[in-house]
Amino acid sequence: MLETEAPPKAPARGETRDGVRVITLTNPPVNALSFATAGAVLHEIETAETDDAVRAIVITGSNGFFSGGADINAFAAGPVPGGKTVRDLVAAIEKGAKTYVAAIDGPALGGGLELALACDYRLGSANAKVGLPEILLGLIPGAGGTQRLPRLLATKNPMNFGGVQMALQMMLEGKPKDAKPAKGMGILDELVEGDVVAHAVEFARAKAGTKNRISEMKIKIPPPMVALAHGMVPPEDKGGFAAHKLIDAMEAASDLDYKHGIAREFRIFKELVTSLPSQSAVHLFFAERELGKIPGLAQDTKPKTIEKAAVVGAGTMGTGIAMVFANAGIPVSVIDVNPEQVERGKKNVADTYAAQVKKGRLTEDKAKERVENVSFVGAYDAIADSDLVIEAVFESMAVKKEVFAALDKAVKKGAILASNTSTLDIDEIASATTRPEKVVGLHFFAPANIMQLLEVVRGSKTDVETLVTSMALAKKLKKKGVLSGNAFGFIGNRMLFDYVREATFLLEEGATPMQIDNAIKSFGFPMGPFAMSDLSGIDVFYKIAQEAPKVDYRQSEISHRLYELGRYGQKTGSGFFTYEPGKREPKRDEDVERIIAEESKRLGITRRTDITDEEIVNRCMFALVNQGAQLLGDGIALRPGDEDVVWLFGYGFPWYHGGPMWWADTIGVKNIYDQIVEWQKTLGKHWVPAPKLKEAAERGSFAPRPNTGAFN
Ligand code: 3H9
Repeated sequence: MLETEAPPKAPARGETRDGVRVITLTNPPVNALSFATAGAVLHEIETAETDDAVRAIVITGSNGFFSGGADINAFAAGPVPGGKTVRDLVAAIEKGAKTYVAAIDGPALGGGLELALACDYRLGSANAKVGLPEILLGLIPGAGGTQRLPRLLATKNPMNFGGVQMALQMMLEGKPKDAKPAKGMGILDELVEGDVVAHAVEFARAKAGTKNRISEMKIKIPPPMVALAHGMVPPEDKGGFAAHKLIDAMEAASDLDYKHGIAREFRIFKELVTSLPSQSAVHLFFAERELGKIPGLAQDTKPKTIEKAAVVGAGTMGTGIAMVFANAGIPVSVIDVNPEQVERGKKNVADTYAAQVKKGRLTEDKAKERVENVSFVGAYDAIADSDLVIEAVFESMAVKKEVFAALDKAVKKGAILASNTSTLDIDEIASATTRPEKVVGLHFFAPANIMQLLEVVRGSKTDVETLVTSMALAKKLKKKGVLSGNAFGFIGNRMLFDYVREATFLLEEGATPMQIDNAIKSFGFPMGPFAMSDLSGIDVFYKIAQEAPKVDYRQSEISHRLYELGRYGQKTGSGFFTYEPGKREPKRDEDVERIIAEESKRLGITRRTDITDEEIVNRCMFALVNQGAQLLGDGIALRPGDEDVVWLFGYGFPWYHGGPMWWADTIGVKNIYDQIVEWQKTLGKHWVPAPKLKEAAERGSFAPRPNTGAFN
C-alpha cells in the first residue's frame, strides 16, 4: 500500500524507459517543490520503488529548470497538515533500494540541489547551475544540504580541508555555481552535451544496483576553521543570524552521524523560518518579483528592443550609465562637447574595466569588448539612430530642457528620450520635446555601474510602450527597476529628504553628526545620513534644495552654511566631518559642531543633552515611513514593497529589517502613527501623519503578515 496518492493534476510525471523510471518535475515556472509537487514526486518514488521492472530512477525537471527549491510561498503561508516537503523526498531516496540519478538542466537550487544530493549520482547539462541560496532568505538548507554538501566536497577535495572550505563558502555566499566549476568541485559527476535525460537514463541503467550515498561519507572539520568562520560573518543582530546557525549546522556534519546531523539541521531551520530576518528576506524576495507587475498596463504591449543607446554627458554618472549598457552587450555612444570631460570619461571607462581584470572579475577579452562597446562622440547627429538616449547632465531644469529640445530634433522618431534626473519634473522636461509620450525618467544611482536600483519615472504623457520597454530594459541591464510617479525626488529621494530633514533637526536640538551617524549605523545602515551627505556632495544637496518645492515649516541652514564655506564633503576633504587625504573615514570636526550650536541659538532652540539613539532611529525611520505612506496615497509608489526595494538597493537599508515599510509593520504601524500624532504637537507641524499611515494603523499593517507557525 502506498503512503501517497497521485493528485488529479500532478505537478510531476513518471515514465519508464527500458527499466529506468524517469520522474520529471512539472511545476512551472521553476518547478518549486510545493507541498503538491513534493507529494506528486513522492508518489512517483514510492511507485517506482515497489515496481520490480524498475531498476534505477532518474529525477529531472522541465522547462529548463531542475528545481528552484522549496516553495518559498509555503514559508509565509505556514504548514499544511500532511503536506509533503523536499525533506520527505530526501528521506524516501535515502531509504530507497534503487539507484537514483539526478539529470540537471538549468538551475538546481536550495531544496532542488538537496534533492539531487540525495541521489547517488548527478549529471548536468552545460546550462546546469547548482547552489544552496537559502542564506539569502535568512535560512539554512533544511533538507540535508548542510550535511551532504560538506561531506561530498570534503571527500572529493580532501587536500587541506579544501572541500570543507568550498562547501562553507558556497553556502555562506548563496551564489550558485555554473556547470563547469560544479563538475570541477565534484558536485556533478558528469557534464553532458546534448540530451541530459537520455544520457542519464543510459548512465542509470549502467549503474543500476549500485549505491553511492553521500550520507555515508565521513568528514572532519577542524575546530579552528569553525571559529574562523564565526569570526568572518556579521554579528547575529546585524544580519548574521542565519550565517552563524549555518556554521553550527555544518559543524554537526563533523560531530554527528548523518541521522543526528539532519535532525539538528532541521531544528535550526525551523527556528530560522519564523525569525524576523528570514521573514524580511522572504518579503524582499517577493517584493522584487512584484516590481514588473504594473496594474492597468495592457499585457499584450511588447517592449521595444534597444539595440543602440546613447548617453548625454561624459561625467561620472554618464560614463557609469554607459558602462551599464556595455556590460549588457548594448553598444552605447556618450556625447559631450567638452573635450576634457570626454578624456576623463574615456579614462574612467578604461580604468574601471582594467581594475576588474586586475581583480580577476573579467577576462582581458571581455574587458576589451566592453571598452569597445562605449564610443565617445561630440555632436548630436552621431546619435541620431539610437533607440534610447539617456540625458545625464547637470541637475538644472533649464539645462535639461535645452538638451531635450536638441535631442528631440536630432534623434530618430519613436526613440525613447530618458532623463537621469534625481528629482526634477519629467513632464516639464518632456514639454521641451514634440514627443512627450516617449519621455521617461531613468534614475540610476551612483555609482551607476554598481548600484542595482533604477527608478523608472512615468510622466503624465509617457506611453505604455515606453514604460514596458523601460521596465524590460531594467531587467536586461540587471537592475531592480521600480516604477515611480512623477513627484519631486520620486520615491527614493523624496523619502530621503524627510529622513535627512529629521536628522538635521536633531542636530539643531542637541545631537552631533557623529552621534546621529552612529545611531543609524547601529540600526544597520552602512553609513549615517551625514557621512552619506559628505559622500554624495553637500553642493549636490544644496543645488537640489534650490529647485525643491517650498514648505511652510523651518528649514535648516546648517548644510547651506557648510556649502558657503566650500565644505562639499569628501571631495573637498571636509563637510559634516573632516577626512584625511586619501581616506574615507569621517572624523569629528569641532568647527561643524560650533556652527550647529550657532544655528540652534539663532533658532532659539535650547540644546538637549538627553537625545538617545532610540530617539534618533525612531525619528529618522518614522520620517521615512510617513513619507512612504504619503507617496502611496499620492499614487507615486505602487506598493509598500516597491519602496522597500528602493531603500534596500538605493540607500543601504539593512535587508534584515526588510525595508522601511516592512519594518514599520514589524514594530507596529499603530505605534508609529500614535507617535507621529504626538510629535505633531511637541515637535512641530512638519509631522503630519499621512492618510495611508492612519489607514494602515487602523488595519494593523501596510501589508498582510506572514504566518509564524512552525514548518513541518
Ligand atoms: C529551500 O529550498 C529550503 C530547503 O532547503 C528546505 C525546505 C524544508 N518558490 O526570479 P524569477 C517564482 S528555500 C516559489 O522572476 P528567474 C518567482 O516568485 C528556496 N516561487 O525568474 C516568480 O514568480 P512570479 C531556495 C519561486 O528565471 C517566478 O518563480 N531557493 C521560487 O529570473 C520566476 O522567478 C531559492 O532561494 C521558489 N523557490 O530566476 C531560489 N523560485 O512569476 C529562489 C522562483 O509569480 N529563486 N519562484 O513573480 C531564484 O533564485 C530565481 O527565482 C530562479 C529563477 C533562479 C529560480
